[in-house]
Amino acid sequence: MVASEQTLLTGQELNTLTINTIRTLAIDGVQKANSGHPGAPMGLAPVAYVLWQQFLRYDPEEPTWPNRDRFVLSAGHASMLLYALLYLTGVRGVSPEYERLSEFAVTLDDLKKFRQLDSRTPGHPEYRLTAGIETTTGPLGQGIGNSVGMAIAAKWQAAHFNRPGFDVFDYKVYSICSDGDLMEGVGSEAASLAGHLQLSNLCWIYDSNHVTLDGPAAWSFSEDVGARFRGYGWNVLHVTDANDLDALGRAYANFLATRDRPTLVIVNSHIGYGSPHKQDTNAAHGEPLGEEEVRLAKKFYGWPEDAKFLVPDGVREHFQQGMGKRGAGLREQWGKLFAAYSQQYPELAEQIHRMQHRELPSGWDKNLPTFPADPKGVATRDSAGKVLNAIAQNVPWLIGGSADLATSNKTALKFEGAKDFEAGSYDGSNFHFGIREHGMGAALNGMAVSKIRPFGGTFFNFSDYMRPSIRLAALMEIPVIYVFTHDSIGLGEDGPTHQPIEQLASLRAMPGLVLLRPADANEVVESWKIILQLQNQPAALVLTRQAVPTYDRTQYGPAAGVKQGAYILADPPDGQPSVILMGTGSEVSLCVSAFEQLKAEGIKARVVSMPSWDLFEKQSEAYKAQVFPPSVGARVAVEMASTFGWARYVGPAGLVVGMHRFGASAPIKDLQKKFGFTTENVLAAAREAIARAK
Ligand SMILES: Cc1ncc(C[n+]2csc(CCOP(=O)(O)OP(=O)(O)O)c2C)c(N)n1
Ligand SMILES: [Mg+2]
Repeated sequence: MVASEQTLLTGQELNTLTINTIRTLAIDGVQKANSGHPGAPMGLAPVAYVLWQQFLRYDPEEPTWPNRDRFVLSAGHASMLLYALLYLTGVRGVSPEYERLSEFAVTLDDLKKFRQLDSRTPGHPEYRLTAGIETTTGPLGQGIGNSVGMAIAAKWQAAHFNRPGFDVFDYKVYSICSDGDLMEGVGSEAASLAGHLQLSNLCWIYDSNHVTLDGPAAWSFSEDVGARFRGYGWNVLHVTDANDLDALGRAYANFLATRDRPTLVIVNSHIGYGSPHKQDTNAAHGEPLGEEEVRLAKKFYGWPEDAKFLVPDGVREHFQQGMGKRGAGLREQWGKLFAAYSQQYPELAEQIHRMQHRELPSGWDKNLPTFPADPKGVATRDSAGKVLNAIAQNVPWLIGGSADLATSNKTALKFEGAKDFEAGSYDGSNFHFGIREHGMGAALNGMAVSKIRPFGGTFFNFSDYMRPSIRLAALMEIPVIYVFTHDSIGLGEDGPTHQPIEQLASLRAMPGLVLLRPADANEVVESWKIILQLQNQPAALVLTRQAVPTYDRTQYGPAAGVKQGAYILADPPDGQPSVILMGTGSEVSLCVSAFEQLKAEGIKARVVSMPSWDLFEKQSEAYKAQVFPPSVGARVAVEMASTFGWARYVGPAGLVVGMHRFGASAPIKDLQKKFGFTTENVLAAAREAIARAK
């Protein structure tokens, strides 16, 4: 039953035809690419079909509609499922700025270019690359983690913006996940957080197909998932046959009627053909079916065996009549609602507009503190907390929290009116992510793609626990803010388990992430200003536990130099320096004290404060040469971290005062002495560098 017979099809037959179109497109896409996973899309086609066609509130003509329901394919390896849906439903294309509607997000031609260079159909769905992809998925567990952040965002946006009679935000978040998603730790953290927060707008659909890549899921996965999620406080539903469209519909309706908890729909499915009576072997192993099996599969579906990328007449129209019509109506209705809302609440409407475009409100930087010179100074975590509290009063959607270290990270918003974000009370801006760094990282990404400006804090050392999510923020080009305190052995007594060593080097190696390690309170102010203005990059603000001096900027270079990533903080009164001392964060003070000593001895030194390698690398060659003149070979870098990477700046004659091992548990003074972070040692290094450069 294809093509010409379309007009005679019953509703049931049209359902089957559409589902099999999704399946065969996935088969053909994977076969042509000779790479990918056909099995999961084949098994999941009915599950996604019922959701999109009957429930998803989504207008394919306007994939940026702020109140659209979100669909996250956490099992990103099933990407052909999503691409087929985007094609068949006719989702429009969007510019990288998410604005202009162009042609289609995915064309039939794109499906034929699955996994090819420069196609819009990469191996796993990528945010920004393809319209309709709400977040990048593939690393299992991240997508469901993001979905929690999206549900958080929806709850906050509703609580903050909605007014009586004006439900401007009431979207739902759906995510299809696989065994792998639920085995990954980040998925568990996310589920626990979602249950705690009672995110009733969140629905996960678990494809329980009893198989993973290596073989039966039972080889490695035997827990009672339903019991686990009930324990988390979720509404748990079962659909025993993925092909039972009515049962799927009832489950989704049950989710919509559940107002106090997130919902998990456990769907028993069969990978591959999608039938318990017909199991192919290859599909379970994430490989193309092979020409022979492709034919058998098509025969099984009643498909012309030789047809490739066949889209029978009526299938796209069918989606248009269902999801398309419903979505267009809802979006139109919303447009009217929003127009009336804008009349009545122009300020809130303006906020929504800016938030949606990742713009800042006017006056976002008013009342920022400035810090007077102070030799004793203040810890950068403390000054950062003050600046954050000033900015958050001006930017309502700058919200976030910490993984149970708010008191240490100084991330708590303490101004009048700042409330906690809690179950049932979603207008708060203070989040308690709990001791779930990875879950927090994934949630922050979900919040950011929902246009919230999120921040999350933990000890710098534990950035490792959330690194996969940071990496995805960088890949997705979304402006998540990380507040990492206790940034070196300078944290002292907690010892080597808590002292970061290689984290600076490893995060500096991550493309796209802007890392800033300010040296004093006024560099902190500048850092926050830079971070707030980022639209397409995540930023890590790396801060001390211990006090650092606040420099007298009438005597030293202005803190505005942070913008260039590295700048001259102190220089000899005239002529070229004979040695350059460079450092970041707390170690800049060692460079400055060595500089003063050298000055007293008549040796011309320069101090370069280098809060951000990333920003410095973006400067012109002329500026770089001005800060680090090639003629000055005597250079010393000082950083209480792995020396990895500093050779780039100190050059062949230079020296690095850094860490070559893990730290130790002791008071900071003893650690500084033991590991050579003293003025004397920096002076000795400076003299050696001068001698070497000669
Ligand atoms: C973090 C992570 N580890 C490993 C992989 C590689 N991988 C892709 S799919 C898959 C498992 C497939 O099993 P399941 O999650 O049950 O999905 P199904 O094959 O049933 O669709 C693995 C291990 C991955 N994508 N992400
Ligand atoms: Mg599986």
